[in-house]
Amino acid sequence: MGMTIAEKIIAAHLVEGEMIKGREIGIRIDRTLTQDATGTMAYLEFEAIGIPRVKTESSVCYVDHNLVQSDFKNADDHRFLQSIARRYGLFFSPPGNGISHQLNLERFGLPGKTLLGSDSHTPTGGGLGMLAIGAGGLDVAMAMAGKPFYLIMPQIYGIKLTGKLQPWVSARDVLLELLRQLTVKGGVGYIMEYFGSGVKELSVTDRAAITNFGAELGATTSIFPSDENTRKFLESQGRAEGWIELSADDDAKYDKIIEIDMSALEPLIACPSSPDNVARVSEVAGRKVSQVLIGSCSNSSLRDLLVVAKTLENREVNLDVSFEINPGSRQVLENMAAMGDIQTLIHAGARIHQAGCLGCIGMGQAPATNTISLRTFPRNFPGRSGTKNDQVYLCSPEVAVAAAITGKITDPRELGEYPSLTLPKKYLPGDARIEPPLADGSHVEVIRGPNIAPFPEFSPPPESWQGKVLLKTGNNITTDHIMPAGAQILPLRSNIPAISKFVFNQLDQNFAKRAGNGGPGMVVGGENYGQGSSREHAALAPRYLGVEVKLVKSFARIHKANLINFGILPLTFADPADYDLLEEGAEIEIPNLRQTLAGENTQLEIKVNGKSVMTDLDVSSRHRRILLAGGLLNWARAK
Ligand code: MIC
Ligand code: SF4
Repeated sequence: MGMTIAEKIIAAHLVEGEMIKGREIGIRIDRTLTQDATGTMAYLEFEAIGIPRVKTESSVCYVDHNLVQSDFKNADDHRFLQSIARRYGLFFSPPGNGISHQLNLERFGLPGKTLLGSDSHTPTGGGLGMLAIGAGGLDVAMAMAGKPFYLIMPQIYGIKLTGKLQPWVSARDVLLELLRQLTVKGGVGYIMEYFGSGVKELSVTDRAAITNFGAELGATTSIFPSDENTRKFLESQGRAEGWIELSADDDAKYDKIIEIDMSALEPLIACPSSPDNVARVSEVAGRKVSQVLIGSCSNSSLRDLLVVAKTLENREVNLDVSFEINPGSRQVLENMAAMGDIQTLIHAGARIHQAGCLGCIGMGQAPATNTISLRTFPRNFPGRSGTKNDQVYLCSPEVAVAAAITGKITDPRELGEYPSLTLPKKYLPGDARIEPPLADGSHVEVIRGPNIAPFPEFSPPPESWQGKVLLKTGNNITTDHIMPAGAQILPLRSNIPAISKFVFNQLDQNFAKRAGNGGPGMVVGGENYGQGSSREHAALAPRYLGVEVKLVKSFARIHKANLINFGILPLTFADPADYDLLEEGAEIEIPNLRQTLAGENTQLEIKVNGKSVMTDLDVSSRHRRILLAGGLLNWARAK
């Protein structure tokens, strides 16, 4: 039988298991990426594994998140990461170079390769035909140590693109339409694979805008074919020699198919405070806007900034709008400067920042109270911007620039003729500061600042577990709820005791105190628990506070893997109606926990205030061994 692109790449990298959907498989990872906010912990874990040099084809350590240096912490972390890269044979991309996902497209990514990244938007690489997957730092550390990456063999969601985008409608609208139809949990358990006559109408950076934002569907990853457009893009980057053609076989079978006629799309926008709260721009037009932010790892390529600059020629930014540009990379910035378009942006009133994540993860750029902020970013989870009760909308660069000009949400088609865009045949590479790996780094000393705390130790679970419900949450809880980010908290990523004080801060200011004093505990949740980021801190920090069990209606993929990695038992309700039986403070008992983990039973009876409730334990036999050891590091060390 014919194969899809994703299946072909998996088959070529399969090292354990069989490609049967729903079963666990292990695949070889060619390449890895880390960013600083998850990277510090990932490298502490890598050091704990005890390998002298990374065993991948290439591994890149980027600094793009924690760029605000309000004290020594972030700067210390940057030095730590640079010394780690030199010591263990990695590429290093310093602050200001840009966001990992954009740089991967420009300088590293290649079709047909597997890439594992400690960031949920790693699937951006799917725009180049890579199988690029986001994971927790420990999984990435294991991949750097040459170990397979384990995942449940996903189903394949075929997305048939037809037609052609109309003027002022762009790649972002394709994914907004998918989010509108499928929601933030519509992709859970799937790889989203694009095919059809519309694919050739999209450039690599358009495709990457789609695969990047595809993370918000909850999908394992998203992937496009590698075709003539891919070859041309790699050629413009001076890297054509790595190109291969990749497409699905004619008789490939998709588990589900959805068709998007791109000609019929109109400008769309995600309203506060979820990426799937999608409306037509025309439906919300007229709302006053105070901030417009263009950039992040979505929609920050040269094309995206060029359309903004060209639209602003002979126009000015509205005086009531703070209009800010966060370029995706130094390359984008350098090429814009060489083409003269930075001048247009500056003249029109833009605030131009260094390339990096910045306000997307609440590192500055918080909007004013009760005002609307329009962003081309991938996420608008509540409070993520740094402002309480924020009103963040997500849209394309076209919709964003239209609002910057008029000061209100505006259908960009009202601006008249669409500007013509000419992209360079050869980009200026902008990569002078990327440090290649040293041939031998064994003499390099790893530099640790005082904020880098040792990795906490966790003990294996008891024969029978007893604890309390520490918190009950609702549906679609994000990792931003569990372990918030932002300028105050993000610098603590390499210090688990310090960062754990902020766990669930947004939902319950007293959580950390209560959990820390209360002995072992359980957190209860609804559907799609743990969606969003790959941050393992959302497992590690609660575990440090004594959260040892989570019982929810359903989990998001990466978060569930992170829970297992740190020895937190991930249970789901056998009957979702039992959710109502669990209240905060309830006494929980899990009799014969170790015995159940050691066996094959997929159901686990727990006692809630003495009353029995049935739960599902949907884990592989490898997961059971990890849970019995109290986490992946304990297990790997014991092996
Ligand atoms: C995000 O967009 O939420 C982040 C910040 O990039 C995270 C990683 C992190 O929390 O450090 C992600 O997407 O995985
Ligand atoms: Fe950075 Fe935002 Fe992209 Fe996360 S989503 S990698 S914070 S730009």
